[in-house]
Amino acid sequence: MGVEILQAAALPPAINEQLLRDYTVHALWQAEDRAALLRETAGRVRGLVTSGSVGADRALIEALPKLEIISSFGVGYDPIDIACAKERGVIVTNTPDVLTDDVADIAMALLLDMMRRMPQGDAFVRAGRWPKERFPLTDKLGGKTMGILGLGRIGQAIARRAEPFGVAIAYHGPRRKPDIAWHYYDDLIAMAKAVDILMVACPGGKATEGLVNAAVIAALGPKGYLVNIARGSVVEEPALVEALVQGRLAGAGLDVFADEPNVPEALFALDNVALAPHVGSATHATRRAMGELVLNNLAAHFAGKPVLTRVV
Ligand code: 8YV
Repeated sequence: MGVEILQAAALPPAINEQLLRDYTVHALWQAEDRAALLRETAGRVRGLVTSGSVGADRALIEALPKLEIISSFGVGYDPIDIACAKERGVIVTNTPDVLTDDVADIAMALLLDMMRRMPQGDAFVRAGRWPKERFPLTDKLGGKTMGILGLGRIGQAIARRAEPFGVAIAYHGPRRKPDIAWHYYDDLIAMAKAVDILMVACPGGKATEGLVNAAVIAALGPKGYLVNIARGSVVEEPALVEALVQGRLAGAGLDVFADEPNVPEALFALDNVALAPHVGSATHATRRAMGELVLNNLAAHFAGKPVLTRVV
């Protein structure tokens, strides 16, 4: 019997097959009786494979006394109890960099979709309305200012895409970044007041929960747009929905939500939103690259080498 791995989340099929070839895998994500599977295997499990949406809570980590590594599929690790992993000396890895371009692409797609009403234009043409009606004029992207909340790898990739569209960049985060010329705001409300577009690109988790609250949304104002490709938890969703419904915000482009896959139904009726089912990294190439990184981190660890993309 090889190294025993507990698999808590689904992986792309080719990656899953490789995992099954390399390890003795206990598929918690498919188990009908999770408690029984854990009872039988927990004492032997040395690696846990999970994802940025499934995560690993304290109860699961503590149920695995021989756990050495959590290899997670996704860059965000907000649902993994990092403090617990640290306490237990368990290595945590994620999949940064390989998904940056795709997530930044989706941020720009949502921005243009929302501002230029592309989903509505598509529906208008398909419904045969074009010969009889005029499609309304929309807002221009060029000349706008974008405030990026969280200028990490993904935030910077979005900024690099937005600039050639004629968009001026500013950013907010816990600290000013050295060697970055874009204007830094140390206050989120001040930034929201000053910009046309608020781009949410920071990590999720407790530290950023509800950061974009009713006051930030009010500061963005009725001509302001919000795009969120980060985590639903960063935005106070009821406040966002209310502002959109009441016309206190010009529009929103959302790839992430507070309680996925459940999306507030009030959004479905609105023309000024573009919605996506959390697909920032969802291309064949990127999901394969993410999966390979999950496998390579495990392989490095069990070969006694340093892992490639360590969180803690
Ligand atoms: C994935 C993500 O959909 O990387 C992330 O943090 O949100 C996405 O790339 C997710 O992690 C997979 O469940």
